[in-house]
Amino acid sequence: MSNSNTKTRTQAKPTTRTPPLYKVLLLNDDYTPMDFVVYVLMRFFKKSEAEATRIMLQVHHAGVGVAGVYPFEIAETKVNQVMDAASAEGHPLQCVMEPE
Ligand code: TYC
Repeated sequence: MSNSNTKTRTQAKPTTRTPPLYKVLLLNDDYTPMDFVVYVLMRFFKKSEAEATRIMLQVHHAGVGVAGVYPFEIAETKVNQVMDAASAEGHPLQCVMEPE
């Protein structure tokens, strides 16, 4: 035999894989009604009224806030749902996603 009878073994990959996560952010503006932002957080992000109000006020005061954290396609769907609902009502609300 011309080689030395050694075998290369590769360690099996860990079986638990976590997909990369994305933050879905709501941006403040001067015109979208507070009630509508609370509604969006309850409807599309499954927040309680109290938690939705807390997040809305955080955005109102800080300019931006996290509505939720999801894998890419789910985050993308949430952004589209918010943007579609906002434009259907004529509100300038902006929703974006970014890597966590
Ligand atoms: N700043 C808005 C107002 O005073 C309320 C608001 C909150 C708008 C959060 C957007 O993402 C937002 N009516």
